[in-house]
Amino acid sequence: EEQRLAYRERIKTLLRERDAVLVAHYYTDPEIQSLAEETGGCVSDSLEMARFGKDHPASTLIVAGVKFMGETAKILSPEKRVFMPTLEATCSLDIGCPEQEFSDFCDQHPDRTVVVYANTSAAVKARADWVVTSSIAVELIEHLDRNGEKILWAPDKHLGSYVRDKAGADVLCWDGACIVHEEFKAQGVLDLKKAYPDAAVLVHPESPASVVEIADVVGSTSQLIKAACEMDNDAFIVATDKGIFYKMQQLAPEKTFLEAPTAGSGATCRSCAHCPWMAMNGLQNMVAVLEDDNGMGQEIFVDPVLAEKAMVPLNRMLDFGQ
Ligand code: CIZ
Ligand code: SF4
Repeated sequence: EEQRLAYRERIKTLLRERDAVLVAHYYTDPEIQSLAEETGGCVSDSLEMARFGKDHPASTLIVAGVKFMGETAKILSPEKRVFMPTLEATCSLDIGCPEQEFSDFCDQHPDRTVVVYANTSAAVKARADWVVTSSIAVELIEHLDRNGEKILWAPDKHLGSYVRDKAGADVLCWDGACIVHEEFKAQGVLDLKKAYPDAAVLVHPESPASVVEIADVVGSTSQLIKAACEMDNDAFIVATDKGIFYKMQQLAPEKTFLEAPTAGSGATCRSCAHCPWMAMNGLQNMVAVLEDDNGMGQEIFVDPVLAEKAMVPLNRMLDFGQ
């Protein structure tokens, strides 16, 4: 405990000394989220993280999240230095969509507008017409569909089929998934609802269709937090990373938040409602990165040619999301 407080104080001092601001995702540990709040940084979803990092006057960004978030920050703010507590923090969606295979897939479907989720590498974004996050995915696909466009969507197949059904659009999907959301089980949610009949079910659309079907609200992290605040229910069953409970409990302390059940604990559950890569962001590696001028090698660099290409669909995302 003493060590923890010492780390927090050290990070606060170093952020000031290095003209740095902490940008954290809702899925990081409460420790990291509260530190971002206390130091004038931000805690949010990937869309708002991108916006905040771009608009903030600090010369250095410390991005606590996963690698694509650091890359997005660097692409949108090439003049800033961007560090992460560890560059090892990646994402199964990013890993499951390698640049070359994706590019070949696009080449096979030249008639389709390429829309990629923010959870992708800079190289994949550079090949895209649009980047989206889950908070604007349905609206964007509806918009493109109204223009008569056919869509190639990557990489999350669950989010892809959700937006296809919602928008009634022609969407061809890449076969990727999030290892955290993929584990939620509809039967487990229904069983838990028997014990809490008044609970509302909040589901992130990276979850399987069977779980999305029984949701009261389907939405991005910020949309689920908003629902938790605004709905009258006393209890909520939440199918997304449990890091989100920090913000939900902070904004609605009188309500009860329950983790949606996953496949099981132990051997069969790889992630148990907490992203193993988000969990790599800790106080200790943050201190190490801030103490060393070279950030212990945890600085984000993006190939400038790729960055210039990727900036186009990223800026479209920010403009569309206004
Ligand atoms: O699952 C993720 O990584 C999410 C929800 C990212 C984001 O904030 O859009
Ligand atoms: Fe990727 Fe899933 Fe982790 Fe989000 S929660 S970073 S989508 S693996």
